[in-house]
Amino acid sequence: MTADLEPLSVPAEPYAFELKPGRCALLIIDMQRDFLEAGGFGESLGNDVSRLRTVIGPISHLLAVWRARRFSVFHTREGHRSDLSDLTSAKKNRGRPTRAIGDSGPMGRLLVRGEPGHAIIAELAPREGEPVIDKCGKGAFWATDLHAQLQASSIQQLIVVGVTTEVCVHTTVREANDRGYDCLVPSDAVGSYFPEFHAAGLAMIKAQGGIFGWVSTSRHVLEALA
Ligand code: TIU
Repeated sequence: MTADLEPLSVPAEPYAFELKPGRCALLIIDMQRDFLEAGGFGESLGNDVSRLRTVIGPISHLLAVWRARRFSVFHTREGHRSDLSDLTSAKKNRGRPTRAIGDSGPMGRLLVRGEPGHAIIAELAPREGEPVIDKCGKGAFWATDLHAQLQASSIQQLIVVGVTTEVCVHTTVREANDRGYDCLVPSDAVGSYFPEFHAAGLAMIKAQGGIFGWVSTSRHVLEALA
């Protein structure tokens, strides 16, 4: 990895993001079949999962550049142990779903590690050497060693992409912010089942002088790196 190169200015809101090459990881949140494909956990919550597919292209482009530059890439997956010992009853019962976490569906048991639905979609499959953080909550820092792994790689900044904007992405950005990371969220590389929550989630990140971080687009990030 290349560290301490000159910062690159990425046009962003509320003001330009000074991207530090080699200190900035791409953190890809929960791009799993369970959230993006029919028959998975996202659909069991009553959502139109087709809405999330727009993020695949922008994330693929960012990922290709991060890999080509040998910058750090981290993937996360939301899911539970097969014995569900890490699943709280609050999470299992929320929404009174007809099919709950751990129940069987067309892609195996919903949101259970190792099941087909738990896998990251083929387009964004992790490569050997790219850490995959398994998390049982919405935030990627809670009950994981993500912070320790980022510290070990001297990462100070995160480009956070994936799904969903107002749930796992937002929770992770908030957790990262409190741990001292500068986060940039490309608006086209995060997606939600709810357009209004997507817009509000991004607005909240950049409000108050960037209370949680910066919002930009994948194109602006790619152009800064070109
Ligand atoms: N339901 C919803 O919008 N999201 C989640 O349950 N998990 C993630 O955001 N990954």
